[in-house]
Amino acid sequence: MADRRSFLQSALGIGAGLFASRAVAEPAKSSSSHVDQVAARGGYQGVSSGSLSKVDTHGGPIVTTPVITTDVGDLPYEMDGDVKVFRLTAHVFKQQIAPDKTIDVWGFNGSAPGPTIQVTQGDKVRVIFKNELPEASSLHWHGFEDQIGYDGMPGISQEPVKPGESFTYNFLIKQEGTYFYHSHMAMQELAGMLGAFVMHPELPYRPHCDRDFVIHLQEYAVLANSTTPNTMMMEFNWLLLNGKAGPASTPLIIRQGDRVRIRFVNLGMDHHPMHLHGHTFYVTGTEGGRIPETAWWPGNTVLVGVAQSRNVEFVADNPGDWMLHCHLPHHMMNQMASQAGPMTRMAGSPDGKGLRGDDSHGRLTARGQNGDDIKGMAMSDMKGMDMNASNARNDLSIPSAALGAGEQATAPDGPLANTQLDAGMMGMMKEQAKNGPKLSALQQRNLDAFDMGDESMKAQVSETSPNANNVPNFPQDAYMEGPMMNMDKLADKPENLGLRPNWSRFMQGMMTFVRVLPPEQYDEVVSAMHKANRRGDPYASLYTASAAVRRG
Ligand SMILES: [Cu+2]
Repeated sequence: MADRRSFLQSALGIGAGLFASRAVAEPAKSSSSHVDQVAARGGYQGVSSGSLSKVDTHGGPIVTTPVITTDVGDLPYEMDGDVKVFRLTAHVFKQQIAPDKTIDVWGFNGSAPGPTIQVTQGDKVRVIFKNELPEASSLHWHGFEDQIGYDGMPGISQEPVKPGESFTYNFLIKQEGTYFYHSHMAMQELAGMLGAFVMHPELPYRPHCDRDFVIHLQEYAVLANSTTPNTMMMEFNWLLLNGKAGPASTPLIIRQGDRVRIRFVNLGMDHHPMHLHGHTFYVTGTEGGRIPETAWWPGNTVLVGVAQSRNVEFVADNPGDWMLHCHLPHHMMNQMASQAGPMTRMAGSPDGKGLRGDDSHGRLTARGQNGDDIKGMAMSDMKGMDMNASNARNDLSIPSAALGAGEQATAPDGPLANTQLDAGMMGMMKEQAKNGPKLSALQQRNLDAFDMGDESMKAQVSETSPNANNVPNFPQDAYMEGPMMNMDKLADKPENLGLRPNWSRFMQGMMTFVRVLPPEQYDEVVSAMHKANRRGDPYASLYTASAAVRRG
């Protein structure tokens, strides 16, 4: 465990001299309180102007902060002489990606994405890769300027690594920045075989960051009652940060005033515009390493393209539980597939009953969908065309859009107000609990954890207008939200301490929190995290003495 200490040991002697001339030119030499304020914000005036590095945020030694990969953690290493030896084993296992959703992934050492490898410029590194997959594989080291023999291209730079076999990669780390490893069998990559390889600079970056995070952007296509990601799909219904979809993703815990770096890594099929609330950040690095400071650009959204990394830095001076999320609307949802069954929110809520997504958009379904022969059908046979309420009442798949235009839809015996239509998730769950097959202990626990209490029901009613059914395109956001979507208890963990009740209703897909906590609340949350004493806790470096020393 010499690793963490070694970060500390690279404290700047030389660097201080290097930057001295800059410091002399700084107004920070004067004692004006304005300058102090600027310094406290990380050295720039206002929120989005000026340089981020002119004034050092802290008086203490400049050191490299280890990165934290939430929900993933680090790959440990051992020393063999002066070589850092890492062991990566590819295998197939189950991973929980959301409350009540566990899937089969291909990953490394029990994690998909694989654990983060952290090294320092100048290190000699050996990675022993073992393949426990049912097929050949090899690892590519994305962005490495190293020998062709260790580039990991199967059949080109090396023999494919067969099941049960191993291959050893050797590197001399000359670069610095955010790099990756991934299977160079592209479909294996989509099943989870990717990880971060962070090369810390020999000379720590200026200005110093107190927190440094890695966030992988990932997506899977897994149908509702399946556990297998379909890597051939072009559309994805599970959007993940570090292997978890909201509300299972673990927030970034930050002390107010800290300077923060986030390294986004995208090894998926889509590009993701990552957006941070409440702060302006600077883009300070790419998958090619550090950007010269003169080329940093400010923003609150950064597009992270496939095979790219984008590093952003900001001073977290604005307290709050701020959203950090991909801004593509469909990437802020879970399980959004019309074939997944009735939407969780019922059309015509509170009195209506659920419709399938296809139906509620008035598409032809079942009898007329997707090239089914609809020639010879009477108008009244087509969904949405049947204006006869008594027939419609008995039809389990009436399109609400067509019916919603008429009063009959919401009349007391109309199709949206009667009990003829799909019961919706809540109904199904209740049914299941009462009459269905006996629930497993886990299912029962999960069912109990959903908040279906009276208060939640009232909340849902109050969030929907009484004539909602008559409004074209209802429901929209209500598709995804409802009392049964409260999963606070299922997502319970110290990092979520003090979040607003019901927060989990609104946290899905590629979403997490940047929790900028005032010192007192920060200490409370971090001490709860520490106390939880979780094996392989990705936040472990937060509790070590080095963090305390640095602060002092
Ligand atoms: Cu996205």
